[in-house]
Amino acid sequence: MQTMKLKKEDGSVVEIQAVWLDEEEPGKLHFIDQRFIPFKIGVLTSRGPEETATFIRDMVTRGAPSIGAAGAYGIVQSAFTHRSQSPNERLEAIKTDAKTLVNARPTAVDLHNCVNEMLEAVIQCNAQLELLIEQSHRIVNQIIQECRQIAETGVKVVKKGMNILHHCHTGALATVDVGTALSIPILAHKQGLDVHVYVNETRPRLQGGRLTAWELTQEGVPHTVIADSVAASLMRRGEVDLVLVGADRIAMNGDVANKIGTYSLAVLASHHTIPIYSVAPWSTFDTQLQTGDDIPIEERSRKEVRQALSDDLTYHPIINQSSPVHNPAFDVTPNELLTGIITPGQILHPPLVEAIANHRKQLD
Ligand code: RUB
Repeated sequence: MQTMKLKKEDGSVVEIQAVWLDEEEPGKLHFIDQRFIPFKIGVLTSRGPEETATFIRDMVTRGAPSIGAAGAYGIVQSAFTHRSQSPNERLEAIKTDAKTLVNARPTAVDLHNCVNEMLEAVIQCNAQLELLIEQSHRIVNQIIQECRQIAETGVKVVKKGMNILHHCHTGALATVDVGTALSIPILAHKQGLDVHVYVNETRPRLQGGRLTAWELTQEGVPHTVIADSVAASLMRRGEVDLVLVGADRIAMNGDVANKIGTYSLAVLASHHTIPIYSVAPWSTFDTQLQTGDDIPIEERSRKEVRQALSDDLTYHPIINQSSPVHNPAFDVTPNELLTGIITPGQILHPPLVEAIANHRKQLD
C-alpha cells in the first residue's frame, strides 16, 4: 500500500496511509487528519462506526475512494462493536450503522458501494469478524490496484511539456493509494515528461490549495496554485493543454458528479477545445442511475463559505457574515462536455452511454 511520509511537529518522519484498520483491535480505525494539512500533520482514531461517520462528515478523511475505504472498515468496526449480541440483533445493529455511514456524505457513491458490499458479506458469513476483516481488505486492495492501473492508463493522454489543470484533490489522501486524476501528472513527472500542473485552489474548502499543492510538493512536481476564477483566462491564452478532474459519482450515461466548479471547467474546456477527462475507479460508477439528474448533491455548512481556516487553526470571517449562503459541495457535468473518462485499464470515449454499457457487458 502507498504510505505517505509525514513530518511530525517534533521533526520525526512517519510513514502511514490515509486510512487503516487497527491490526490488534478491529474496533479502531486510524485516519490521517486531512483537515489541517499542510499546516499540521496528525492522526485521529475512531472507536466505532458512529465516530467514523462523524469523521467522514467532518472531512477528517475525504475523497470518494478514501471514504469508501472508511465505510468498508466502518462495517468491521460495527461487527466488532456488536459481537456479543444475538445474530438477529447484531444484523439489525450493523444495518443501522451502515445507514449512518452511508448518510454521512451523500454524493460520493463509493461510500454507498463499499458499505453495501460489506453488508452482503455480513449476511453471507453471519458477521464473522475474521471474514469481514478479510473482505474489507479485499475491497481496499481493489481500490489500490485500480488507482495504480488508472495512473498507467491515464499517462497515455499526456504529452511532453503539457500544462495540466487539476481541480480539487484526487491524490493519495483521497484514494488510499497513488490517487486517481492526480496520479497521472505525478507518473508523467516520474517518466520525465516535463509536465506542469495548474492547481485550482477549489473554494470553499481549498482542497487544491492545501492538499493537491502539498502532495505535488512532496512528489517534486512543478506546479502553480491559481484562484478558481483564473482558469478561463489561462485557457484563452493557450496556457492549458489538458484538464484532469476526479469523480464522486458517474451515472450510466457518463454524467459526472464531482467537486463544485468542475462543470464550469468543462464548459470552459469545451469552449477552448481543450481535452478534459474525468478519472475514476469502477467503484465510482452508479449502476442504479441512468443520468446525472438524480445524483444527490450534498449541501455543506455555511461556515465553509463564511469563514477561512488559517494556519494557526482558527476560523476567521472572510465575507459579510449576515448574508445568506448557498454551499453545494458538488456539481454535475453533462457527459457531452467530456473528452472521455479514464478508468483502470481503459479510456472511455463518447458516446459514453455506449462505452459504459459495453464495459458492463464485458463484466457479465
Ligand atoms: C472530493 C472530490 C474529488 C473526488 C476524488 O470531494 O470531489 O475530486 O472525490 O475522487 P471532497 P476520485 O473533498 O468534498 O471529498 O479520486 O475518485 O476522482
